[in-house]
Amino acid sequence: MDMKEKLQEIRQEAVKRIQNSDGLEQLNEVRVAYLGKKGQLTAVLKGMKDVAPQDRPAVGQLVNDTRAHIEEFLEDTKKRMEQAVRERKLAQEVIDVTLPARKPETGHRHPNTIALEEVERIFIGMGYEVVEGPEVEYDEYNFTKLNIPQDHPAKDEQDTFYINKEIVLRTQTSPVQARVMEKGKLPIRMIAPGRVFRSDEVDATHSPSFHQIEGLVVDKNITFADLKGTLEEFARELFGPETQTKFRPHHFPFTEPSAEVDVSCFKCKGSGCRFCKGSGWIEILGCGMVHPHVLEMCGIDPKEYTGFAFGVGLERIALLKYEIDDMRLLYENDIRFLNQF
Ligand code: 2NM
Repeated sequence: MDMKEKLQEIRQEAVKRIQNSDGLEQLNEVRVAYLGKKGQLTAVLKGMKDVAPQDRPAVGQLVNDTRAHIEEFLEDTKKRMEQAVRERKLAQEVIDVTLPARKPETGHRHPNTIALEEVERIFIGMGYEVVEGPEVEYDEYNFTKLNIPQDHPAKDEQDTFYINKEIVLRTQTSPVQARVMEKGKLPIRMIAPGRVFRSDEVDATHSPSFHQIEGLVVDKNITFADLKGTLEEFARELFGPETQTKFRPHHFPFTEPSAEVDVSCFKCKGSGCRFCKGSGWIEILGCGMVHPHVLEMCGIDPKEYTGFAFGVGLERIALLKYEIDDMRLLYENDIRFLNQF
């Protein structure tokens, strides 16, 4: 077979194999088989020494043409295959912009927090500051400076968690008020919300850890009338404008005189229902005029300044406002419960 025929045959075979190759890998095998170092065309070039010298330029040209043709065909085929791969990939990765978006799982405030922010809003509106303080307190601030004597039953280990003889988990947030009074910047208009601790068994209305909001006003000429007006307004804002209030005499060591405050039942408007246990009244807070001895122990002259103070249980407000009948629900973090607020 002469060179020309041989090259013709190589070229036809190569074209056929390129056309039949399935994928880029097989295509590369064809390239190696014809154009590679040990490929068929290279072998032909090596055989040039047997060609008559006068024929060599023509045969050389023919080899180059064949090589160029195969290369071009390989390159075209490669491009087509790559394009096909790209198109297949694009088709697979198509994004359906009409699909509905996944909704983000947003949480919301705990009923305690909703109630707290409501109470804060009311007092901030009356010009009060919100102040926080330590949950682990000195006995000195939690009891002594608040006129709670050594032998007071609240100090019993049955009621209070002691860290040691001088340090307790605060049983109220009034130590925060004692600290503010001690700083000596007057007048004072503040509320102190926060977690408090008492050694109580868990039941529908008790927990060893709960929250209080205590308020304090100290200024010249503060009277029981200011206390009454403030707390009546607070009750109306919290439970509605028709809310009635009732101040019942009570005793607290840190205030004198002291009172407990009932509000008319916001459910039955005072006629008596399951909610107010038939009485028409619901107890919501304790209050009083700050005891002169407390002012004195906190560095304030009781002849120049007077003040009133009050304390509300946050959980009690949340239970009432949202008609929850068991305090434990507030701590269990059951999503089915929490989602209702
Ligand atoms: C209450 C009831 C009455 C109270 C007293 C004070 C302070 F620090 F001024 F002495 N803070 N909060 C107080 C008074 C708290 O809770 C039922």
